[in-house]
Amino acid sequence: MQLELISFKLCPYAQRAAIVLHYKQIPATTTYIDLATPPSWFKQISPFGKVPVLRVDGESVLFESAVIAEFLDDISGGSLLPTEPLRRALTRSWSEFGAACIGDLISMLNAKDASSYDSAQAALQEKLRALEGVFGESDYFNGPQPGLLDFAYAPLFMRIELINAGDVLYPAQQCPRIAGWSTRLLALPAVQDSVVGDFDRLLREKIERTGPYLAQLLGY
Ligand SMILES: N[C@@H](CCC(=O)N[C@@H](CS)C(=O)NCC(=O)O)C(=O)O
Repeated sequence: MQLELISFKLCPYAQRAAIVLHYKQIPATTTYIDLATPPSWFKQISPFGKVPVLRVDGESVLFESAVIAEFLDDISGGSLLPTEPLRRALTRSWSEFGAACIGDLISMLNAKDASSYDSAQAALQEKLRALEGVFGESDYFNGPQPGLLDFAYAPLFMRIELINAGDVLYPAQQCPRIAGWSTRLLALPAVQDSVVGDFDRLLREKIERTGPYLAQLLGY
């Protein structure tokens, strides 16, 4: 099976799929596009005009990062989802919640002023505190090994750490589970290898371009 991930270097949703590819060592090629000037072939194959999409055998095109991640899990050995139906469904529910967290983070990155930054940060803070309440005693959401749910949050934590917002969003005193989870996830080679080498610089440049409030906070 030939797999081609169509991605954008800064996209947190595409990164979810990239982490699964790396973690499960699934052979695939990655094609990066510039979302500001998407090529015409991309518009033809991506139903929502969004990345990621996964082209399979040059024909079928899968879209939506959660679906792509599950497909990649299905076609490779072992499963990154629990088998018990309720736990499986809960995992999918909280994975959707992770997508909403990423939405709040994007609002923080793009905030034009203090009030929009603060309200996005407060929304994300509230979500992460809710997550702290459902996170068990294990290292990862469903046990001692990472799975799809964990990989859905890793792109969020990577960006939060790069903008030094971890102490506000999940202070170790109030959110010890999330704080530890973030540290463990970001140490995984599959997570580190899921972004391009100049990711930090690209993110900084994007913040300078589109997030004047955060750029000022970070002293850029
Ligand atoms: N729900 C989608 C969200 C994907 C998404 O929003 N991708 C952004 C880039 S990070 C995009 O392609 N935006 C282009 C656009 O909206 O025109 C998923 O999980 O795959």
